[in-house]
Amino acid sequence: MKSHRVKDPRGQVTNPVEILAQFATGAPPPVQLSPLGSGHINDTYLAGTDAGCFILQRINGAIFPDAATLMDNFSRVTTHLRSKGVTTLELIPTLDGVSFHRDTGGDAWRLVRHLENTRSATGPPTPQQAHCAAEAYGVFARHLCDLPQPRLHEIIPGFHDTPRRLLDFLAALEADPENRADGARDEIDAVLGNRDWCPVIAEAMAEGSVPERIAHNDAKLDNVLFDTGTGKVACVIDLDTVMPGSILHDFGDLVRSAAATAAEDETDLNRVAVDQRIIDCLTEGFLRGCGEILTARERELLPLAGKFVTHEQAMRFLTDYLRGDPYYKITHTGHNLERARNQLHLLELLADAG
Ligand code: GN1
Ligand code: MG
Repeated sequence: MKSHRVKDPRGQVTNPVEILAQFATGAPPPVQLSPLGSGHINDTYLAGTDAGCFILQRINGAIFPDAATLMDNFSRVTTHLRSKGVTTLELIPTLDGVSFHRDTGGDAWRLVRHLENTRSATGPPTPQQAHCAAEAYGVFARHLCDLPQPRLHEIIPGFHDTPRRLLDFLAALEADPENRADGARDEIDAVLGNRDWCPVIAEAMAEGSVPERIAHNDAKLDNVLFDTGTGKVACVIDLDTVMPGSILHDFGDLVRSAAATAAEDETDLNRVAVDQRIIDCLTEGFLRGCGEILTARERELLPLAGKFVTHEQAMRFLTDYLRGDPYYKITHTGHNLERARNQLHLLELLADAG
């Protein structure tokens, strides 16, 4: 069998095949294991066994230090969605009957069942995919409106607190620990030029016109799986950041990820355009999925959410670049600056679109 030993960020060597054996899959070896996806945070593997396929993930402890709390949210949300008849991720417990396994190096791992005959959208979506994905996120939010108390844990406090993200950006700019600010002047000016947008959603939440709800908080197009047969959405995935927040951020992330014609790190900006038809489908699908839950102010801010979230994301990429890339995985120096440049270009297009 091929060796899949991998090094974690601290240099600890782990063998995911051995980790997989800690879970109650009911599957004896052999295991076919391959890296999966393009997440910026966790490490993900597809594991093929005689008892079916599974998704094994190492939870990035630098970003999610409290795996128990994260998995508590995960279990509560998936149990509730399942009780409403919504297809969701199926957690496979460890042999000890708990929701994650901690390896000898201290990293937390979890396992979910792979959903057969599903795939994520590759490249820009079709209008139908955009509609279905947005509807699925709306349905997700609607069904979580009556999740029993207590309030979900805030896994990353202030995750979409954009005014606080701005302060983080300003602090990184001021400190400029890697002397990178001079090489990023245009991007810095573009982020600062739109800083007035930062408080809009936060203020609306503070005054109560935009309610706190359970938001997905990473509602990218990539985070839904489509049924390969019907083309409909089979499942909303990547539940790490499901926590209290505003679903305007979810809609904004959808626009940011689905209405752009290129990936968020595309460096040829001529390829980054905005597809208005997709925005229309996203809006229609999201409204339909949400049903009656949205307030008047949420509806009013919906068309602006794409701009707000794209600005916030550009600011986050640029902050990480200025800090020396401690947060997002990068493949080369300058990757985060390229991402920020891409998102700022997208932002201009979204602003022009209205
Ligand atoms: C991160 O790893 P991934 O792709 O699921 C990030 C999101 C960003 C996104 C940018 C916990 O998500 O907030 O929108 O990158 N997740 C976290 O594509 O920071
Ligand atoms: Mg994510």
